Amino acid sequence: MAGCVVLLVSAAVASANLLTNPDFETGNFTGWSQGGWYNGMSGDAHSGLYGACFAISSNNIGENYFVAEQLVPVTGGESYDLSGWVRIAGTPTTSESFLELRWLNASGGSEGQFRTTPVAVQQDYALSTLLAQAAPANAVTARVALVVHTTATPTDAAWHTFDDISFEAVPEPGTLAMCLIGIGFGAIVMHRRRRNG
Ligand SMILES: [Ca+2]
Repeated sequence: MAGCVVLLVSAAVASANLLTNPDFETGNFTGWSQGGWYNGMSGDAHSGLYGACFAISSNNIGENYFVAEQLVPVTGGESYDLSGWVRIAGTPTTSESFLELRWLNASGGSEGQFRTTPVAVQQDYALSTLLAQAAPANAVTARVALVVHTTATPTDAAWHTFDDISFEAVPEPGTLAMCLIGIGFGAIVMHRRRRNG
């Protein structure tokens, strides 16, 4: 049973959100590096009081990427899930938003980059996901980014809001199988003890 408890604990740890301030409930961008985000927190949250909000402005010229990002240590070969809630208010004729995952090696070089399907229409909060992404063998860091992309000099005034971002390791099937076996074994032992007692 002790072994199972250990396995249960390790499985729980493996599923923990690896991001700092993933729900923005600090009321600021603690844990996130940002570029070009000038509207900051919004009361228009998916949960709690705050979401990370960016308003498109015609002050931006041409195509631009506005990013809030975090660097997270990862283990090469392990798989990770990235998800987050995205809302767009207004009609985004020249802007779209998505979550981006980039694997970095020890030198900071890119080992691959992936993004969720860009959202380019008005929508209430909807979940964007990038699931079971295997970190390349040389990856030591994941760059998790919230991105608003203006495809041209903005002609819209859409508001893009992100909230409840999650980046977590996927428990390895072996660990889960071992734990299920452990739980089954524990149940049998307890059943026998109960029957014998
Ligand atoms: Ca929130």
